[in-house]
Amino acid sequence: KKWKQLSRLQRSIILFLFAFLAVCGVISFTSMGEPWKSLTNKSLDEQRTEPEIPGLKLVNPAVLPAPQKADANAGDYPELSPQKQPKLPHIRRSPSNLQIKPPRRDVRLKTRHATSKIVEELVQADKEEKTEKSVISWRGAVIEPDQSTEPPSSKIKESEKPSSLEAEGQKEPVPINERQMAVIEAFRHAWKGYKDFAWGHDELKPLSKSYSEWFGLGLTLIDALDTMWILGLKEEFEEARIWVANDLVFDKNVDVNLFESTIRILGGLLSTYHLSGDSLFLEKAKDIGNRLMPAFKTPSKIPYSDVNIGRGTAHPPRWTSDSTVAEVTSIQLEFRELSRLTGDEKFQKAVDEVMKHVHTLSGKNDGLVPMFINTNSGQFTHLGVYTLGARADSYYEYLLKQWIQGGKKENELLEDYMRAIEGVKKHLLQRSQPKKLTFVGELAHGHFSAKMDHLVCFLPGTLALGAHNGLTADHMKLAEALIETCYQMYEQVETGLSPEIVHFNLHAQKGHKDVEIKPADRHNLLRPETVESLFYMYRFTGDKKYQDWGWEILQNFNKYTRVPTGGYTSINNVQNPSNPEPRDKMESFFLGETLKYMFLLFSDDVDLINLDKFVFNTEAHPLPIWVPA
Ligand code: DMJ
Repeated sequence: KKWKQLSRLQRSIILFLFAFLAVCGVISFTSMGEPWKSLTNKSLDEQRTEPEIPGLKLVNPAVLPAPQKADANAGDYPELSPQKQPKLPHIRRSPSNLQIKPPRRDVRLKTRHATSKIVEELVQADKEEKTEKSVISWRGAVIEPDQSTEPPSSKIKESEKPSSLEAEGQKEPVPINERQMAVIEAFRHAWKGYKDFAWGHDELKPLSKSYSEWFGLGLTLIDALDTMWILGLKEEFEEARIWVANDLVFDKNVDVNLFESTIRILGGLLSTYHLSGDSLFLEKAKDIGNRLMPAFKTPSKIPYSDVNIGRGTAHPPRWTSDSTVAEVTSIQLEFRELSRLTGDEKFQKAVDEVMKHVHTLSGKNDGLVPMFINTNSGQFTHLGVYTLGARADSYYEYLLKQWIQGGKKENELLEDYMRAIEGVKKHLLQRSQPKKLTFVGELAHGHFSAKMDHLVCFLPGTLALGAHNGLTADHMKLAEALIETCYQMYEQVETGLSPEIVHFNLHAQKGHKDVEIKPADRHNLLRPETVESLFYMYRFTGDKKYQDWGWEILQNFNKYTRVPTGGYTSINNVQNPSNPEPRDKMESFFLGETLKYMFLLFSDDVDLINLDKFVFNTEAHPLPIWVPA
């Protein structure tokens, strides 16, 4: 009766209020379910990113994972498993999202049954996680490009994407192209050889279908981890992870080279930690980092070349108390990052001291350093020889890269780098005949030698990186000239593959090319430096010719170094296409660097390891650029 007495308006208001309250009730009931669900059914991703290392205080978390790109055209390659493309921003793509299958062939795995069990568990966890996707929260990158200097520009067009996605910070994944697929195929072929004949050992001997040991630490496997991540080889990655979890033990009475184990093992573990967010890799990185520290216990604090990681003792090579300059000055990116992650400053202190000391040393020639340094006196030795090749190369590379890593604040590093490049221009640059190629020679006691190691071909990439970070445009010009030369070191050779060392002709002679090769120098070890520089050049210029050059090189690796039963081999004679004389060794850097840089070179996605967020160590392991102050 009272209802009827109410006016129409009053009745409508009451009905509206009832409806409103009912809707609110439904909403609050539904949302209660989510936190409860996420507590009891945590995703594997979340479990892995928690600091689970006893005694390890995680000071800085892992940065964003690299975009996982592979398998866009999986149909063409039946072995590749299709990968889910991310739909939401900040959902982390990491190993636990992988489509995991039991290993295809792991007869060499000692822990075969245990392995399958773990794989099964991971598959289960993966399934569970997929159903829980909506509750995964990922904060995304904590490391942003340096804002303190002019924002670098990139010539490669970013992938086209709907503006609505852009507004939400989402990016349409760039599909993998045919050349990238060819790199994936090459990697899988190399990996097949390693898996079948060298699993868990340092290097594959693809012809004798066996392996060689250097440190006995699964060097190829560790070096290749982040490559697999970047290429989207999820199954292979997961299998390798299981080996790292179960079989990688550093408590071994074995001598390792400080530099090589830092750039390949420590660097590889740190970058894989950053890409995957999996704390297993940080745990292992911390372990090896600590075990390498005895190297710094020298009278001068310039580290010894070798460390026994089981005994905690270190020593120089048997015949000298010298260390190699490039070796003691190219371990900084890795140890500094280890300090940043763990909060334990001892790693950074040790390597920073080396740089500070070298900064003050006499014996340089306009910024160019000699090749040796004494661990007792701390002075350069064998003065008067200057090269950008073996034993000095990555000193120059790490000056620039440390400066970038640290947010472009450490002026001494920049000063030393700029001075050194001036030194290169003044003392080491010449032009060859007949093509007038600009090359970097060597200086020995005032005498110029027209010799250039393939190793020097890191330089165009480094120069381009410096220019991209605001250094003088002259550096970019020089980079363009030098990368042309490095390409010619392949192009002018019968197999289309570069030898280890070339000598340039300074005078035109009829019938002679620019490049001359001595019999002792005509081997090719599957080295990365030229494709590394091609990658930087393409990223910064967008000029497709760099991709085409890299494509030619990949085809020649396939033609002359691919072993049918699996793996690739270094060769002894790049001048003999009918018999390049395989050496029966696949270096770990072929998977760690060469194929990774190829894949990145062929990509048009600037966010596939964004060079404003990551800096590559000298073994191609990307490490984050620190947040600028
Ligand atoms: C790698 O171990 C590193 O790139 C190092 O800086 C030089 N030598 C090899 C590759 O050629």
